[in-house]
Formats: sequence, C-alpha cells, structure tokens
Amino acid sequence: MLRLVILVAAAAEVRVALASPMSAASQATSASACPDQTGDYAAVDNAQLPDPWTFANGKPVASNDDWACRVQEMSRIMQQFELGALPPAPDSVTATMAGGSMSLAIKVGSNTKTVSVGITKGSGGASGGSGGGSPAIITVGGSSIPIPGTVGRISFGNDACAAQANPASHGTGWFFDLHGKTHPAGALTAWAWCVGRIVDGLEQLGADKTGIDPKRLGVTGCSRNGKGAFLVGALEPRIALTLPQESGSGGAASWRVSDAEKAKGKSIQTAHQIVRENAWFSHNFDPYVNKTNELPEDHHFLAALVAPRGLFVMENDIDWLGPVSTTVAMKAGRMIYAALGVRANMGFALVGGHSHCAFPSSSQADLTSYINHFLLGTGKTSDAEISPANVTMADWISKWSPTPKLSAA
Ligand code: MCU
Repeated sequence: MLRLVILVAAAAEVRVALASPMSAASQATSASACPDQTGDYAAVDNAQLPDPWTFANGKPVASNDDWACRVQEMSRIMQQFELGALPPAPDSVTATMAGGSMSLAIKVGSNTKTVSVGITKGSGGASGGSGGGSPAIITVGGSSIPIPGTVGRISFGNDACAAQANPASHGTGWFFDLHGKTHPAGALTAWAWCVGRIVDGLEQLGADKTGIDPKRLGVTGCSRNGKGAFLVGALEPRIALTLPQESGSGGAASWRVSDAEKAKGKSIQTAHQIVRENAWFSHNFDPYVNKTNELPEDHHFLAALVAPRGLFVMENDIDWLGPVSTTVAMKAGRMIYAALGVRANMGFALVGGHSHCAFPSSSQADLTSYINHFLLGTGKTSDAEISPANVTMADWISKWSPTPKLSAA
C-alpha cells in the first residue's frame, strides 16, 4: 500500500514537472477559479464573429482575471467544435542529445514512442540572460520565410506526428500511436501537442546541451503547415513568436467570412470543403461545416489565444486563401491585442503579387522587426497592418460588447 502511494506521488510529480505552463493571460487564474467552465458549450445562431468580450453564459469580460478565464473558455470551445481535445502533458518525456539531433522517449499510459528532431543552433546569444543558447524557430514541415543566421532551427516533421494525406488519414502518426487511433484531435491539434514535447525536451536538456534557449522559440510553416504553425502558437503557450504564412482557410481566415465570400462567387476554401480535403480538423467539426453561424467561435479567437505573445501573420491575395476573410479575422485579432494594450505585439501583412509561399521582399522589414523583438530582444516591432482588401468591420463585429480595459501584464 505504502509502495503504491509512493508510486502515485512520484507519477504526480513527473506530471507536475511536465505540465505546460498556461498562457501569460491565464497564469494568474487557475481553471478552477473560472466560473461555468462546463466543457460542454452550446451552439449559437450568430452571423457575426463571436464576441471575445462575452462569456458563453452571457456575462461580460470585465477584468484581467475574467479575460484569463475567457481565454481558457475560447480554447475549450475551439477544441469542442473544430479542433478536438488537446491532451494533457504525457506521463514522461526523456530527452537525449546526440550531434544535431534530439531524441525524445515519450510515454502515455502504457504506450511509448521515441522520435528525433534535428536542431541547428543560431549564432545569436539570447539577450536577457535566460540561460544562454540561441533563439530558434520550430519549422512545421519546413520553412518558407528567411530565418536569419542568428536564429536556430528545429525541424518538426509534422506529417509523422499526424498525417495530412486525406480525410481518411485521421488516426495515423505518432500522436495517435500514443493516444489511440480514435482520439478526436485533428492533425492541427495533434501537431501542437507534439511540438509541446519538443519544448519539454529543450527545457529538460537546457541550453548547455541543445544550444537553444527554450524561452525564445518561434514557430513557422506555410499553407497547410501555416495552419499548423498558427495552431501550435495558439495551443502551446511556451512559444514566444508565432509566424504563420499563407495559412488561409483553417488558419487566419474566418469560417463565416469565407462562406460569405463563397456566396458572392469567389473560389475560396470553406469549412464544407476543408473537411472533405484533409484530416486537419476533428470530426467534431463535421456537423457545423454547412452552418458555420452556429459555431460559438471563429478564427479571430486564434489571435486571442496567442495574445499577448508575439504574432506576425503573413497572407497572400490568392482567392482560395480568402484575402477578405483573413483580413477581417486578423483585424479583429489586432483589436483584441489592442484591448490588452499590446497591439504592436501582433502584426498582419497581406501582400500579393507573388506565388504561394514565396516570401515577398516587401515584408522583410516587418518580419525582421518581429524576430528581432521577440527572439533576439532588440528593437520594436513594426506594428504592421497591411492589406489591400476592402473590408467593413462593422458587418462582423458591430454586436460585440464595449471593449473592456485590460492589460496583458
Ligand atoms: C492554404 O493551404 C492549403 C489549402 O488549405 C488546401 O486547400 C490546398 O490543397 O493546399 C494548400 C497548401 O497547403 O498548399 C501547399
């Protein structure tokens, strides 16, 4: 009996040691301090973007503590309606470093898996004295942005974590080997969990062994992998800078605005199409793809989940990606950052005239400013909000409650 108690206590300790820290906003308030978090939210009937300033139960967000609870609620709502549940940290992760490769032995219940991740150190030391090592960007299926030599790279092979071949590839990959083939997570949620294990390994080994400062991590990816980068930033609070590129529908775009654009005749990716194309979302989403007005969430919530951390969203003017849709959703996202007093922590640049995932040189200065500020600790961000799309924000947010006065600190 005593032995059992000791074992249980030891297991609890490991879990505590591995538990992901909450986002800055939610650090102040534990889940139990938040009211009405039933975990089972009702559908709505709302043609506009759901109001970030009102809880699902109709109460207004009036304080920083309220906001911390609302952020948790928005994450749960998104998991319930489209993403599938993000599992808690695993029972154990054991990291080892050999050459430029970090190996992670991960245990969830009786399932174990060992995966390896390539790491290249950058030449830039971390300023701010957070333990040495260079900052690094985790690349989701590769990178299509220029990463400066000062910043390292960590190569996340997302397809091996959760496949994105077609809708039937749900359940394939090491995430599902650990959690079971029928786990409800879509691939985007699975990738966020798998990246969390990479961060566990970096924290465990420390900068001495990996050459990387785990407090200065960015994440990027383009197109389908840009959706992934956005979701990694939204669900993994240890990411300091999120850099989604041309994520389009399922990333920076709003389901509702994309449906409205489709109704106007645009060739644009919608919720209806996306679940037929691939395994990015949970089957939880299937009942809503023809009635997105019933979702008590939309993708401006992704910005709310990343806030107040660094976020620079790059988009293109390709119809399929929904330039009007990404502009509306990300302008709404910047309003959320502004209400937290940190508008410049989120930038948005929709620049056309180049092929899909080709980085436009006119975005270089903006990108550099976000990397410098959040990963290298120098200078200010450019506070970019660039888009040629003409949008009428009132059509989408006029029913929001008055903006509360909040602060991110
Ligand atoms: C923009 O990302 C996707 C898009 O959602 C898909 O519909 C299309 O098939 O592929 C794009 C992509 O990943 O391109 C590389």
